[in-house]
Parts: sequence; C-alpha cells; structure tokens
Amino acid sequence: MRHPLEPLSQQEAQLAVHLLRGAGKVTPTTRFVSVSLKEPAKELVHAGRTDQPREAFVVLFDSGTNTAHEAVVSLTHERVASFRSIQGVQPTMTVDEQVECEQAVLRSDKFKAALKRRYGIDDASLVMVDIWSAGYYGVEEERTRRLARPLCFVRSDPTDNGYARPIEGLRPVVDLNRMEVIRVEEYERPEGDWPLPKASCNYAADRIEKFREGIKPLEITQPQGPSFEVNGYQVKWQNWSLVVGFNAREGLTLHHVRYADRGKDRSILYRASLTEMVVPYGDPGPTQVRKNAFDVGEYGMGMCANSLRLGCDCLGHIHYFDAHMVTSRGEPLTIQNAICMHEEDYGILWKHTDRRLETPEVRRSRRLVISSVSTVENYEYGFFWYLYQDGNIQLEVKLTGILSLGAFADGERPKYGALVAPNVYAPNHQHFFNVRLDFDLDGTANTIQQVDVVADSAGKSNPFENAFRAQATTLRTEKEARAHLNLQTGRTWKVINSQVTNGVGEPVAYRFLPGDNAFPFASENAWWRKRAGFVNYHVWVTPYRDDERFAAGDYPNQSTGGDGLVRWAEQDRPIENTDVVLWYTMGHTHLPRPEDYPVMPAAYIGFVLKPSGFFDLNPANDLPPSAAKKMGLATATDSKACCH
Ligand SMILES: [Cu+2]
Repeated sequence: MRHPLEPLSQQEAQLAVHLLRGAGKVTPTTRFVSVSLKEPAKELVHAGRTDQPREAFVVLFDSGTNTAHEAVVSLTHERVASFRSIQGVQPTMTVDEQVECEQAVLRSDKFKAALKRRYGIDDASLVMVDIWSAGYYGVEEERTRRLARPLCFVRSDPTDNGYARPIEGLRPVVDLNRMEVIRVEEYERPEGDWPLPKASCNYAADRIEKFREGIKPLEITQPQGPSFEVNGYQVKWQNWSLVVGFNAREGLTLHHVRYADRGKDRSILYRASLTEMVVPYGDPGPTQVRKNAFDVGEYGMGMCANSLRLGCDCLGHIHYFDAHMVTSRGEPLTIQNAICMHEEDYGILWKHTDRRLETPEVRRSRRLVISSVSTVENYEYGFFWYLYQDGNIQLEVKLTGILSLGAFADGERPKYGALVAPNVYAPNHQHFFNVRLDFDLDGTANTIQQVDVVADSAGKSNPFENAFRAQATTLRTEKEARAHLNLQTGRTWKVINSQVTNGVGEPVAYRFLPGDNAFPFASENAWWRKRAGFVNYHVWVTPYRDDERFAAGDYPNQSTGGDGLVRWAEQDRPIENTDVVLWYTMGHTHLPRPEDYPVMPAAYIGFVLKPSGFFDLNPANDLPPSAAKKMGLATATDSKACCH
C-alpha cells in the first residue's frame, strides 16, 4: 500500500502536465518550474487514511507575460482543481534557463566584444557562464524583469577546471524571458585591469600526475543484506519507520518519522526539510558585491541534485531512490539514484566494564544514512540525515565543491578574503541554512521549551557554589520564541507533549541540540538580509500551517524582502500546546584558505534531535552484542577479548 506522502511518480508528474495542457493552461512560452506532491491534510495521514486522492502542486511561469501560476491538479479525478496567477514574483530559475542563459551570453556580440577588448579572449567557446540570479538591490528592473547577472570564467582547454580562471570585472545582465544579454556591466579599477590567472589548477582524476600510494581496499560487506525494508518510498529500519520524499525545490525531505516503542508506533517528526539557504559574500568590490545566492528559492536544491554512484558517493549495501521531476517544458526529468540510503557502522554506541565481574559489555552503533547531494554551479551541498538506534536523529550538511573565485592583481593582498593561488582570490562568505522541523511528538499538540543552564547564586543552599540546573522556559508565542544560541547558558530546546507522560511522570520530550552556528556579519540594511529575514534568529517557532513552508517566503528569487518567517512571526500567534513547527537557522562562516583550492574538502554543519524522556530508558539497551571476531594476526588474543 502506498503511503499518502510518497512523492509523485514520473507517470503522475506527466499526468499533471498533460491535464494542464488539456485545460489550456500551457502556452508556448510556459515553463514548468516544479511539479510536486500536494500533500494531503495531516489529520488524514495521522488517521491512517490511505484512500485520499492524489494531487500535484505545480508552479508555472509564463515568460511571455512574466507571470507565475500555481495549480493544484487532481491526479485521481484527472482535472485541474485550482489555478491562480501571481504577478510580480519570480519563481525559481529552472535548469533549462541555466543552460539557455549560458548560450545567450556566449552568442552575445556585446559580451564577445568586451571579452576581446578587456582580456584579449577571441574564443568564447572556452568561457563558462554561471547563471546567478540578479537578486534585488532596490533597482526597478530587478523587480519587474526576470534577470540574471552571471559570473564568467574561462577554461584553458575544453575540459579544464574553468573556475581557476575567473573573469573579474565583467558581468553580463541577461533578461531570462527574452533570453538575451541586455547589457554587459564592466567594472574598472584605476590601477589597471584585473589579470586573468595564468595557471590552471585541477582536481579531475585524469589531470592528477601522481596519485598517493598505499591505500589498500576497504570493503564493506553485508552478506545477509541490509537491515532495512523498503516499500516504494517507505522505509522501516530498527524500530524506525518513515517516508522518504523529494521535490525540485527542497530536495530530500523526511516524512512521518515514527519509532516502534515496545510495540507501539510513536510519531516523532511529521516533516523535516531544508527550506532555504543563502550564501552572502563579504566583499564590497564591484564584481563581488552582488553575490548572495539563495540556493533553494533561486536555483532549486532538488533540481540540482546529483545522480549518485555506488562505491563513490555511497559505500555498502545501498538502496537508491529516484527523483521524478519535469523539465521546464514539461518533459520527464528523472534523476536516477538521487537519494542514497545505507547503513553505517558508527563506532561504539555504549560500553561498560564492571571490573569486579570481568564481563565487559559493549554495543556497536549503527546508523541509517539517507542522503542527497546537489551541485549549485560551483558549490556542492550534501544533505545527510542519520537515524540512530538510541532514538537520535541528526542532520549533517556537507559543504564541498569549488569556491566562488575572483581574480586579484600581482602583489596585492585581499582585505575581504584570501588568495588561494597566484592571482586567484576567494572572498569571505557565510552559508545560512534554514531547516523546518514539524514535530508531532506522540500527537500534534506539542509545546517548545527553551532550556538554559543556570548557576545558583551563593547562599545557604549553595555553600560550595557548585550548583547549576536546567531552567526550562515554555514558549507561549511566536515573538517569545525567537532566539539565538547562547553558549553561556548552554541553550538547547525541548519539544514536549504535556498530555503524554513517561515512566517518571514527566511529559515525553525530544531535545534539539544545535551544532556550530554563526551570526550574520552584514548589516540588517544589507539587501540580502531584507530578503533573508530568517537569519535574524537561530530559532523560530510557528504554529503549523501547511502553506508556511519556506523561511524566505514562497518566491524569494528577486524578492524585495520581508516575507516568510519575519512576516509570519509578527502575528505573534500562540504556540503553546498546539501543532508547532521549529525552524532552525544555522550559519557557517567561510574564511577561505589555499587548502580549499582547487576543490574544497567537506566542511560540516548540522544538529541533533535527541530523545529526552521520550523513552523510559535507553532504547538501545536491547541491542544484541556483536559477534566477536578472531584477529587476523597469529598473536591475537582470544576472541572474547578482542571485541572489548
Ligand atoms: Cu563556503
């Protein structure tokens, strides 16, 4: 039986396209921005109703009229259920537009003339054009036209790493509706033109002269297969069950995450998703100053997903899920192996040796990894969700790929970034991710508490001044809930269900443990911050609304700002003992270094959700010991000892 939250199949996506065409809603200038599952009402899902009609939510954009449309299509009843037009917004740029924009720039006489005059480049075929949304900086055309302001690079040969040779000082401006270059912005510096870095620098295997040696095979074998069961996009593993989702905008999503606790199927998270991310750059120089990418709302994290490869991206016994989307013209677009799922050994889960009994007990930790990797032009983002046997849920984002580079003149030292190679410059920047966590802990009526650890003051009851305790503040309204991390109080958050108590009479709870984070360095008046108000706080809590999905609003591309979390939270709605959503903004400050070049070793950021009175005792207390193995050496100790 299919779960109602399973993503659309390719047949369903094509049916949606077909029905919209049949209803006369598609013109020759229509682009399909996304076709995704319109999720059924939550109460029906919780009620176990699998008989609900399947629906698709479709975002279209007519480049002829510069108008966006939103449609709901009933796939079960084969009709367009609703269709509305929205003026003045720019939906996510499609992959087709990325390709067409590059071609438009490469055939532009204005651009070719500037290339020749400034850099003596005759052959535009070696030039790479990365689309980059024009964003919004208070200029009328950015509000009224669909625009890109690409960054350009030149390869030294057709398969070279082009990012090693940035073309500083030139940014074509492309009208994506007409698909033509409307002007080429040329920036100058009084000291003379920026150089084109001479040296190429590569990472591709066929360009590395000598590989390091001595790496012996490391095989992961699971002779009896994996411990998970898969049915469509439904997964069961070690008491966990969930539905894996995927769409063009958010990429990988998790749905209806439950844990079977002594035979009872207990709900934990209803939906977990990346809602937005923004990468603001910190250099006020002319080519760099407008760089801030909204990788979800402008480019579509799912649309940019990779097709993953066994043995390279993922190791072990893998189950892959495909992602079904459509091209901007409504043709089928399936990314095979877009999501990888496998089990990983994660060291020791728990251990204790009672020295009096000589019976060491140890259990190995195994985690279920569900992951997806997206390439947004130069950068790669890997999204790794982990489920653990002790009830933990973790998100780890891996940042890798290639820095967004510029050129620097001989002998000069950058103030707002670092030289990563001669004449090659990487500006300082930050990456802010926003994740939406719709908890349904043993039901939908949940409350979020902010937990600060405080020390007692000196006094009779604290004679040695050692006392400290956790102080939980129940968050009652949206404004009360907005908060930053606080290292001084070791601040965490707790999601509780006050109607369900655990074995010690406390409300069942999960704790939210933040990881690394940062504050934005740009002023609140910076244009990108007006559009990305979600960076104003690390934590936000809102009452659940199925149409409040994206932290920077539904249409952040070229938006003028003020939408999303900042707008919703102003209502200051009550959030106590109701269906609540926790939104977490996490920032990574990236001061580039030569070691990030030519390709970056992954950096990590994330958080953990930890049961905290959800279970009555360590849920992994029932794990069987692993079979002890003989060591392969003649001097190995006995088999019992070696696994301790
Ligand atoms: Cu970075």
